Amino acid sequence: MITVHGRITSANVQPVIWCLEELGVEYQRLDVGGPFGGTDTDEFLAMNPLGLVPVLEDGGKAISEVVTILRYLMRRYGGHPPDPMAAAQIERWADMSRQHIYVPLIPTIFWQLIRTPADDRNHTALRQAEAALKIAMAIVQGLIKGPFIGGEELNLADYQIGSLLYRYYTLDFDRADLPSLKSYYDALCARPAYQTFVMLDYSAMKVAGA
Ligand SMILES: N[C@@H](CCC(=O)N[C@@H](CS)C(=O)NCC(=O)O)C(=O)O
Repeated sequence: MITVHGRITSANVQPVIWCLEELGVEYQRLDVGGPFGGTDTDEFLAMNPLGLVPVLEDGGKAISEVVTILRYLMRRYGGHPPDPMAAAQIERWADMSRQHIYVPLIPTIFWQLIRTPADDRNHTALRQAEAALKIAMAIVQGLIKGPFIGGEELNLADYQIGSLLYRYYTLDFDRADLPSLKSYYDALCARPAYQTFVMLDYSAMKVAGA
């Protein structure tokens, strides 16, 4: 059986669990990282020398890096296109989102608003992240052709980008007005697995003064 190591409060663990749930693949998840610790043991570091979650174990082998894990799951269980060019048309957006959506959103805006006391906020970094997200999210909106990013079925890009939209829409910052992106997010919010494993209240992660 698949084992996922990683606390569900992690924005990098959530897309993996959401994907497993949508695919109906059997798995177990172990609470690792953050307040649970466990990322500095020899056993964990043998699976991911960076000491970061998520790590997915399957068939006695371990994988780290969320997009690599999602790619593996979609290839093995999710109907990822076998044609390399068709696959690349999806993968490019999941890969793009790590630099152009995840970085401004999670280590910058989420970190500044939730994990940093208000007096210590870096407002220049916040404004730069807002500007970067306006560009990247307008691109994502342009990709939504059917119900999902580029198609009729949830794919790798949906799991990576879609999972970030909960924090994108619930954090208090200046967003572009993108009606089709909002409709796409609203449709994700109606999915039970998205509700249970992505739409998770993060207010307990707020530091004093944030
Ligand atoms: N590049 C990695 C990033 C993973 C990452 O930053 N994980 C964070 C959680 S969101 C982590 O493990 N932080 C330490 C911890 O939770 O203890 C990936 O794609 O999976």
